Amino acid sequence: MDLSKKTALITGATSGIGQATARLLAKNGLNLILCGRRPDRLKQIEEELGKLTQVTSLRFDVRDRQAVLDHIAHLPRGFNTIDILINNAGNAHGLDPIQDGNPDDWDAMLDINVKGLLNVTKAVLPGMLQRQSGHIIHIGSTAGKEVYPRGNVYCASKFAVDAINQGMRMDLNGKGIRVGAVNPGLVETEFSEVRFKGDTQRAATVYQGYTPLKPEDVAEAIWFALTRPPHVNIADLTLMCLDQASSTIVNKE
Ligand code: NDP
Ligand code: 8X3
Repeated sequence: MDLSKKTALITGATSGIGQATARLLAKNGLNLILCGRRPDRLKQIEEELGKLTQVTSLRFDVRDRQAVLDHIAHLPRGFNTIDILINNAGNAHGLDPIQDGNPDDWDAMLDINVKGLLNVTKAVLPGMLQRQSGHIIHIGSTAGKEVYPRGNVYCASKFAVDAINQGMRMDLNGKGIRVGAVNPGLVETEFSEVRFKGDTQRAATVYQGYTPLKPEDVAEAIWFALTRPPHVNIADLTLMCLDQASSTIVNKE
């Protein structure tokens, strides 16, 4: 399927999976709306990908519903028909047993990974409904399929993404909009640095002793879903590195 000149909005495009997806889509000629909070990163990727395609960036926190709605309602000319939404922004905050959990971390995960995804969806869906066409891909996780110890609230947030993915597909059935999820296992990004609040040494240990997925591997899976013929919807796609068998079983040296 030729997606060149289609417009994709990617949340969390300043790093990791979102950034790799932005690069792949730019190479394939899609127009891009790149979202994130860090202005330096947004500027850098907008400049890089602007050499390949039309790019604009939006700086907002997905938790701020009004900001999300305002930014998406006032996109520059040429970007206001959003054909593809990649709901990717999200992170884990902390890895603690529930009895030691920090309620601020719980708020962050539920507000960003669940309500933030809903805020962006709320802003983008009306246009897709009007046109009876569009494609929404949620980035879930193996953590949204199987809980792991101390994953409690992060896993809950990703189980919620799984439920929203299923529910949206039901509610939007017959309206010409494809809805699906891509669920990666362990991917080496800034994810663990965020989870461990900047402790880069602890973050690095998560990916030692085996070969984790790269963000580009996930981008390829997203691209596969995007490029199926129009009558095909990849509803739920899970990918793990060879050394990962489940949320809890990873073959490390
Ligand atoms: P990164 O930390 O590398 O990227 C996270 C992205 O989300 C950044 O671009 C960040 O941008 C954005 N983001 C975070 N919080 C907010 C917020 N409040 N408002 C707007 N944007 C925000 O991690 P990944 O690339 O790994 O994570 C991307 C998605 O993939 C997440 O949903 C994660 O749960 C999921 N995932 C990750 C896996 C992994 O092992 N890495 C495996 C399975 C799923 P900025 O800071 O500029 O706002
Ligand atoms: C990210 C993968 O296993 O670190 O969703 O939770 S994991």
